[in-house]
Amino acid sequence: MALDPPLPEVAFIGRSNVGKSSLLNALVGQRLAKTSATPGKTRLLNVFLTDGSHYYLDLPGYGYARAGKAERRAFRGLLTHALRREHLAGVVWLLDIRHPPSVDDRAMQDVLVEGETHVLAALTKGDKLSTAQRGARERELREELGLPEDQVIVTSAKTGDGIAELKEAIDGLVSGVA
Ligand SMILES: Nc1nc2c(ncn2[C@@H]2O[C@H](COP(=O)(O)OP(=O)(O)OP(=O)(O)O)[C@@H](O)[C@H]2O)c(=O)[nH]1
Ligand SMILES: [Mg+2]
Repeated sequence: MALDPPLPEVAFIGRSNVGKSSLLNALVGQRLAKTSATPGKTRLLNVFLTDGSHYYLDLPGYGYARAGKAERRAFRGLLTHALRREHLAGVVWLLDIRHPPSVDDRAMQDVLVEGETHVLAALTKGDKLSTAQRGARERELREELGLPEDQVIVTSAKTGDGIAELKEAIDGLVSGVA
């Protein structure tokens, strides 16, 4: 499916319930993407045209334990398709700041490295930790993932923390600077 007009695309990926749709909404300042406290909310590939310069792709999460086999296959298909899209500028890869990367996160990382995909890691739900804990977890995750400082951003869709910084990084990705 080619989008018209053809513009750079940024896909939001991460395990189910990590906060993809919420972060997308925080970035655009509108409740466009459907969110839910129950994992498995996003079941389609949803496309949002942001400020006229790029598209955001909202995807189902991986590692959704309660999805059936066929559905898991369909979700995986959507993700694989998204990562191969001609106009994909890169991905925002979401990880819950409170948890170590899961087996699925690790597998995702392998796919991203192999595909030489441009990655911005958004550590989500930063509001759930104290300032000191946040800083400590950010450092830990950065080391665990082996990502440089400018590619890891602590965010909160709830308080808006890190949203401006992430937006700037996405602008860099989209304009091919990053
Ligand atoms: N406290 C807090 N809660 C958040 C934040 N971001 C998301 N949530 C909550 O986490 C839950 C899941 O959010 P979604 O944005 O629907 O997550 P998703 O990754 O799109 O989930 P799927 O579409 O099921 O893969 C919801 O209850 C959100 O309100 C955040 O920054 N802080
Ligand atoms: Mg979602």
